[in-house]
Amino acid sequence: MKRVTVFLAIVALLACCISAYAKDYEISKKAGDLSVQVNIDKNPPVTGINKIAVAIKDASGKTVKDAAVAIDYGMPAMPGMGAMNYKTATALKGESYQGKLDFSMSGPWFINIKIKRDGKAQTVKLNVDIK
Ligand SMILES: [Cu+2]
Repeated sequence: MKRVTVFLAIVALLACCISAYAKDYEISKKAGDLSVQVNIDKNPPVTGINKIAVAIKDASGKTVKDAAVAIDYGMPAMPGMGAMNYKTATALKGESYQGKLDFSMSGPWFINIKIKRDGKAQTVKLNVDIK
């Protein structure tokens, strides 16, 4: 009976650890009067394909669905490697703008999220360390 309890405790502990790992990489930033929440489905983000979701709320807390959101991302030049720059589009799905980022190597990358709305352009800048 005691063994079962210990076993269940270990299972509970493992489940807890796994869910902590599975949690999205999440960052919230302000862009003018917009609140921008960025989620990446890998935490930490890794080399290869990572899905990104950008949720935008206006000053009144309402979800913004009429923006055009594009993402520039890349890595500055480093010894033996020229600067890398990529662009990707996003599409509104449900409550967020979703796209894919393809990181070709580990290390420090920048992600610039460009939001166009009502003739205004704003950029949210992030730095991520790709594992
Ligand atoms: Cu590099």
